[in-house]
Amino acid sequence: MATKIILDCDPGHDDAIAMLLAHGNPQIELVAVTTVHGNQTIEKVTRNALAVATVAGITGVPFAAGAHRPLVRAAEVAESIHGDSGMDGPVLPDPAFAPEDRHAVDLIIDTVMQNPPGTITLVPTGALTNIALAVRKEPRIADRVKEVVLMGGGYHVGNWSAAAEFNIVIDPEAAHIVFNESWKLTMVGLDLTHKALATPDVVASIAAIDTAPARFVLELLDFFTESYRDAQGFDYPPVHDPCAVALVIDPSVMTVVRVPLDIELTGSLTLGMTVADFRAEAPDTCTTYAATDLDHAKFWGLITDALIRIGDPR
Ligand code: PIR
Ligand code: CA
Repeated sequence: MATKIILDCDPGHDDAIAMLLAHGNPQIELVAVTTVHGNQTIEKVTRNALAVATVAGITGVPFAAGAHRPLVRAAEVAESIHGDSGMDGPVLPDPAFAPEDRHAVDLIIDTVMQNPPGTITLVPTGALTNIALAVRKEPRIADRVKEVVLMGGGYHVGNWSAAAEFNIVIDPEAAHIVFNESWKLTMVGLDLTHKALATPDVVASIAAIDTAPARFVLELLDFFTESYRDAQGFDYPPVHDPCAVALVIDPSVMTVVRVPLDIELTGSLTLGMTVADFRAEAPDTCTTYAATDLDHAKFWGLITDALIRIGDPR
């Protein structure tokens, strides 16, 4: 049986690849795609999500736009990495369909409440604003979801400050809500995703697929490689968001440890830091986990396999 996921994202080059992986992998059933402010404005990332769906031939899946800004703080975008559109590089097709009128928060709540308990996995790959709002509006989703597997944070490194990762630090109050809920939560953070590098052999294996969606991914990776080189000094870009989807598909693709996690809300240098307590064995009450190590070949194999299955939908 495939695992039903809601992808809550801010496309975003790597969010786009996460969506393609979720769509192309038979172990995943993509039941909703929701968007959140982050890499760019909500208008831009929603448009990008629909463009990716169009390239990938995703039909019959509800899409809905969510929060346009963080709960407390001013909105911030990652233009230095993702460009003016939020997904610079490829020419984006006109979306083949429109988002729902329903707010993303309501689509998340309705999907979780209308499916049997323990069947929906939330996969957030952007700021946690929608997820925080959803669990505040309908607290019963906390027990009803199967688990939360998110891309964000990191216990040793930051990328938006010395201590913090972008998805967490742009809305730390939302992250605080989500990390302190009773659900099982796995943080696929920078410690893990900085190992998911799009190396030349990876790029070559995607090029060999030679379909429109694979070429789209190559164009995304071209831009992402450049911006990661210029802005962060990386030789090859870390492709963060599909790592969270990959963990849902196949737990053996990474090592995960049980560890208490919390979000710093008051530090002057450490705002938005995901603080992991590695001092002792986690207590029985601990429901948070952190990903530590990646099987690089297995991970990229999942991506190429998904692209091969997607083929040329248009
Ligand atoms: C990636 C992102 C934001 C900033 C940088 N420097 C790089 C986006 C990605 O879409 C991913 O979800 C997360 N935020 C990584 O921090
Ligand atoms: Ca993202």
